[in-house]
Amino acid sequence: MLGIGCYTAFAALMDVDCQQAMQGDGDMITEGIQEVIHAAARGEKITAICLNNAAFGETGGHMTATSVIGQRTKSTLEGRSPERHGYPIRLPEMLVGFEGVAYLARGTVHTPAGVKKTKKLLRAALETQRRGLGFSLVEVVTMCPTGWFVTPGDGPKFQQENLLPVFPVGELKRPRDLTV
Ligand SMILES: Cc1ncc(C[n+]2csc(CCOP(=O)(O)OP(=O)(O)O)c2C)c(N)n1
Repeated sequence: MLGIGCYTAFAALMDVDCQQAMQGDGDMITEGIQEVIHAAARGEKITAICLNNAAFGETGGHMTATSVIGQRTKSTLEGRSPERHGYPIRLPEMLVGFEGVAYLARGTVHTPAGVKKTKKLLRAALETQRRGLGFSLVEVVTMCPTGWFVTPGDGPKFQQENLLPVFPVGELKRPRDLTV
């Protein structure tokens, strides 16, 4: 389940042998949401990582299921409207009640503190997987300044003000005896 998008460069940039189950919000939460829901319901012992930048970045920056209300994208130039486009999907919140799901969290990487915390979330998710306790998912809120119509320097501010109120960071579900 490695999709295709701007985030796919991650696989080549990281010094690791292989990666699985990493997707963007366009892949995982918009076009491919059925797959992740069933993987979670089956309790697949994998860690899914969703890099959520609230846009279909690689194909030009159109709206995804996680674009926030009022967000301007290439396909919502007047801003996402609830009447026309519905409301954003919070995937970790949606999966909380699934018995097969063992670990759920959301992190951010727009500040050094966010990176540090997100590393811990990923470690906890992978430890849950290593112990075979069920499905783990970490959503990481990431950048798409081009798709947000802001400069790269203004990206963190945009993310903080527009995305994080809709996608709060933290753990939503974790195994009771997990110590990491
Ligand atoms: C099944 C399928 N449908 C459509 C595409 C075209 N496509 C390539 S990249 C992409 C956008 C991916 O967006 P996202 O997952 O949000 O990642 P980002 O580029 O923002 O990192 C799309 C729709 C594809 N590759 N495969």
